Amino acid sequence: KTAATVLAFDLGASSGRALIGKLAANAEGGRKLEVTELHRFPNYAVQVGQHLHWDILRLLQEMKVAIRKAFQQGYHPSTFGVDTWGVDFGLLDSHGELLGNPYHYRDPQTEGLIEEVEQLLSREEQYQQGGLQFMPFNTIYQLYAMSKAGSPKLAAAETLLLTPDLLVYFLTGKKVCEFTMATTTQLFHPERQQWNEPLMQQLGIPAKLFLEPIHPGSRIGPLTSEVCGELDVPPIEAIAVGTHDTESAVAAVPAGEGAFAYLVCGTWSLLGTELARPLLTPEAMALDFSNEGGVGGTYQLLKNIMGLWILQECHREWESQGQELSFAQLAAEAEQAEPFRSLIHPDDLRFYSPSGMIRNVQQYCEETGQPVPQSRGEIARCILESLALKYRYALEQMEQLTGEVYSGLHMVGGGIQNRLLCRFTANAIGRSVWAGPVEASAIGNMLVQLIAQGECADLQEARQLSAASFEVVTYEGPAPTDREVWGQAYEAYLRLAALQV
Ligand code: LFR
Repeated sequence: KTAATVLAFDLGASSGRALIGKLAANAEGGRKLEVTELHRFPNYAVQVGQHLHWDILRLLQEMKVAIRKAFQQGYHPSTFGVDTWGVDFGLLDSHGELLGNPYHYRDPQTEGLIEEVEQLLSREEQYQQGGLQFMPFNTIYQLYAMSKAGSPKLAAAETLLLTPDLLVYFLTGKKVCEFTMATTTQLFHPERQQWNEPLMQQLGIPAKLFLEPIHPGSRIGPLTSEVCGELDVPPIEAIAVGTHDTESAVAAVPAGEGAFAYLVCGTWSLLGTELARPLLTPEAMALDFSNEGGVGGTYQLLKNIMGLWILQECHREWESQGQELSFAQLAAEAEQAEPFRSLIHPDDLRFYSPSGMIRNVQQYCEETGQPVPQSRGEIARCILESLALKYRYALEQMEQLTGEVYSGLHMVGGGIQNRLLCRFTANAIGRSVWAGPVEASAIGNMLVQLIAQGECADLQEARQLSAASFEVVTYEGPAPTDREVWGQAYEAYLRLAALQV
């Protein structure tokens, strides 16, 4: 029997990549997963008039390039899986054709809709029925915006496919709805485990758009003959993975048995823990935690934090001013800058939209009576320290909700390449950080394919494989002097957070 080989597509808000995973023997006679990157491409929002869109067909094209590359380079994956960011979707007409370009979740159309929907159904009831943090981009608000605007696309739509399902449909012709993505819509009832049709009705969202969810590990079907012909490849089969990137990343966290805390670190930061069931208590709602469906029937209690997006946007601005700047260079400048000069509250809504991020950070500091960061290093340091402090805040809130005490924090995802952020985080939380793997979403995507192929028994065995295959870097908690200064900084952060409405 040849070694199992799988292909994973992992599309994030700022880049997409395709990776090959191969099961191989390790030195001790056990197994390890060997991962090779095949293809990487940028992803960004495209502004058209008032709207922000994804360039979905270009993403499809890049995926095709990757499939061709895989076979050209001599790999023979038998299956593939697709994971992407959450909440977004495409609408299909009755001929199965895509209606328009999918909206980007940062499209301003959902502004003010959290408050409007609250007038129709109380926050408490919504939380019971949707289990999610009230984020302006949740699918529910996007569809409500379209319904309110009398969108002809919505009127013509026959089927809604969430982004990973849409891309799989383009490649296989099969329409499915994968469970983990379904739970990012706020329209899926976590206790009843079914679509919330009464709520859809109330908001003018047609219930017929939604397919019955299938679980990670389900088989979907082979590439269409058109795709195979175009790329000159055999009909490899799509597997429904944890198609929400966050859930794929969590599946790859190299944790052993027992409760653990994690931070999935990319454009967004998702700090959470794995539970057997959703936690829909008033406390969880008050602290604004989400319950998202995960791989293996789990629920993830997690908090969505603005994340490295703020720094990515500043970086984009500096580059557009013609300054050549790698993220490593930026981190080095941040390291040189004075500590704790000024802090921001990363989840202030002014940091949400793609407009003038440097100015937004500076204005925040000015309005809160702090020194205004000027240099790139000062700005980056302000953002990174603030994120680390926010992580402590969220971790302690989570402990309040679960009654657990976590001995440290697993950090995974592209953001952990920023070693300064990992170190700051260990200092801020006052405990160890275990950083790795970097490509957690792609790896989790592969692990679910391996479960589907019978190569791994379950999620626990998959995590053991992850632990045996990838490097994890430990950042020890702070030295006593650091503990003290970070403690003081945290007090300052709490005073800022208290200013927040
Ligand atoms: C992370 C992520 C988050 C989701 C956000 C928007 O990539 O998927 O989990 O809340 O993107 O979709």
